Amino acid sequence: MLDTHIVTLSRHVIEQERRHPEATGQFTNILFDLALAAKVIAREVNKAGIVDVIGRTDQVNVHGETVQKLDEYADLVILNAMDHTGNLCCMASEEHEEVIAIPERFPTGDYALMYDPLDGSSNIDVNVSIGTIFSIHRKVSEGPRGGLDDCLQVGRRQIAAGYVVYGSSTMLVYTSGAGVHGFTLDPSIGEFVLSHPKVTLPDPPNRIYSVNEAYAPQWSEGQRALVEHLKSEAYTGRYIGSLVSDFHRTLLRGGLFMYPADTRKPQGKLRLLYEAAPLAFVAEQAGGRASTGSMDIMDIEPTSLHQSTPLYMGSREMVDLAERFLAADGTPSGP
Ligand code: AHM
Ligand code: MG
Repeated sequence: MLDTHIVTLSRHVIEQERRHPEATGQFTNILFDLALAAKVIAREVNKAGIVDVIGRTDQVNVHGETVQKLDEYADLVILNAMDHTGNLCCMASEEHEEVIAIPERFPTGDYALMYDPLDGSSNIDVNVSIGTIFSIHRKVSEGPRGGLDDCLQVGRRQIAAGYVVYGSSTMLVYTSGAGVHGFTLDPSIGEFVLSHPKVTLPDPPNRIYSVNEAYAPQWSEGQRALVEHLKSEAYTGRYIGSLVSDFHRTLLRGGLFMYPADTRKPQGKLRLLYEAAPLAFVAEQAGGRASTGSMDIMDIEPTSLHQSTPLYMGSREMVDLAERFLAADGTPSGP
């Protein structure tokens, strides 16, 4: 029998919205617009091998990295999908130094959107899965057009967050504080359909750790001791080097993802607002945790748009274990 009961992302979000009679619909529309942007980006990512979108541009982003063409493209797709709809007061993107204002000719709304348009882009030309990460906050500033205060909010105040992984299939995974839901793009109908309702980290988790071990010489004693301990406990290792993919596996299989501080990167590499906080919200909603090594990622009060943070996330007991090892060493980690 063919299944005729398909729950699309639109249907799911509308049904969630019905539980909140006070909802204005703006938030629902933001998710619809993000889903559209994701489909457009997925189409281009899938073509990356056959058309000339892989090559690097001359430009360097605010972190000093060479920007690849698909990064720019994904950034523009999201910006153009979101700037005119009247649902947002402002945006911030990993690819832009400053807050992105909504053009004066367009109306504004009650939410601020933070996004990393195409994370892991150094993996594009070797066919490794990459992703988009997003985070939505309610506007807190005075005046209609929003600004830095709307973006620099503690992770606990996120209204929604999630990611899209462009892999063997394209998946959109999000939370709005009522569990984590995963949707797979069915290319034959062009819709995201509910494939992973109420995702929770497996309990007990699989014994997997995920870290770039090439940096071990720069690690703290506590970090080194932690990884040695995991090895002695018969863990297995998995590291793709593409955050959304590493996180997605951690969410579905369980385990511990780490991007620690080290002597070369005392604040780690991953960015709080575009990477750590949104994935922390998803991890918590799936029953897991995310920590700097000494405090919850969700409790960091951001001070700048592009600040980075050490990151430990995944199965709750493994993040707890990491914190114990790091505390025993006494080397501070975190902002
Ligand atoms: P990007 O924002 O420049 O794409 O860099 C972020 C990526 C993440 O996807 C991944 O977790 C990390 O960088 C890997 O870094 P490293 O190569 O140092 O292990
Ligand atoms: Mg990134």
